[in-house]
Amino acid sequence: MSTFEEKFGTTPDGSWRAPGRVNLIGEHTDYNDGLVLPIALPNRIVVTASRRDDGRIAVASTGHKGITEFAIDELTLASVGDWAAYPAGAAWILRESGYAIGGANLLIDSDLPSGAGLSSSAALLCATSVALLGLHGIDVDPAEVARLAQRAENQYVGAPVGLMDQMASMCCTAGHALYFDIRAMSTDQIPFNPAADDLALLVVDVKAPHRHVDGEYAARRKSCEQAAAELGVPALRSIAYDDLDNALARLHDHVVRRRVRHVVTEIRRVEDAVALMRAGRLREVGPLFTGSHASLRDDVEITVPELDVAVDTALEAGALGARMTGGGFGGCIIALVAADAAESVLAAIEKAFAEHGFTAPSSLAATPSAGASRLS
Ligand code: GAF
Repeated sequence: MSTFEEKFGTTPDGSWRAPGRVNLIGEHTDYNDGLVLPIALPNRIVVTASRRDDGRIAVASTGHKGITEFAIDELTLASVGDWAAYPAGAAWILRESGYAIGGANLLIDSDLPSGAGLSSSAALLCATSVALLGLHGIDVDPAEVARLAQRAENQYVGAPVGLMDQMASMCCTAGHALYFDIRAMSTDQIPFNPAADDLALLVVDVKAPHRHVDGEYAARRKSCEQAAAELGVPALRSIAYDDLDNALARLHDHVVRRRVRHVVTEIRRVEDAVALMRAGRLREVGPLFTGSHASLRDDVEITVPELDVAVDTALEAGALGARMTGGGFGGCIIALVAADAAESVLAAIEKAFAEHGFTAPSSLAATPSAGASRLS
């Protein structure tokens, strides 16, 4: 008997997947109307589902005991807590937005490490959304599903995240990075195949414990919004790179000034990285990664010793560039390396971690993969 039948006593009607992501460059820019460049990972969340006709949703996970059950019509903000708040939030926003989803049994399975900064929250929201919509025969544009998933995370779960992770999970395509302009809501698929240039992208989970992540993320966002208000612009995207010094001179708080400098220079780094990739000069993107890391460390102040040691060690071991990726305070680094140096760079990071007494890191395959889809 399958796990689904054991949990729910019935057979599934289908299953849907949504992947996690790593962002190549463009960090803490999405909530400033900026630019981002994520790839989707092969690691994903799968939701296997069957329809119910009683208007209730039952959620189980292969990783947790028990079943959480609620009536869709009775869902109110914060009525479901813990990890089940994510599938509940997805159902809540779909109903709030007028989509006629009905009852469902949902079994969640994941090979995406949670807490590793690979966007397992967005993947769970997106996978649940596409499962609920698909189960009830409702066709919704992927970018709209991403926006709904973001609203669920903002309003139901209470995390003030931007739109990058949901868009990566919904809109990435295999073999490409997703160049996403948040202000324009436009996307472009940028071919990304490091192996073609004898390169490799390492993704290393530094296994650092997350520390005060939610409050720190919200504080970064608030500083940026405060700066935009002081400068009289709708979002920091409006500050042109060539006008940065002028904008900085108008801000009095030195912390806010540093946050602004990061956002404006990081948006420029994304533009430069995309131009280099389009010109077939991926190797030269390395220094932009390293510049991004320095900016996140010094101006945004969201790195931790494990991230800095991993990046510094990768560079000392010959990486062309390296940076933390994701929200910060733990998670993963990425490093662009010559393909034949991948193993020695990884070995150097492992050795450095042992010497520092850090938990041993682990690495993932960074194959650029497709966004959410129906599996069966
Ligand atoms: C987290 C958030 F969810 C994203 O929206 C983004 O802001 C990212 O941190 C930083 O770039 O993953």
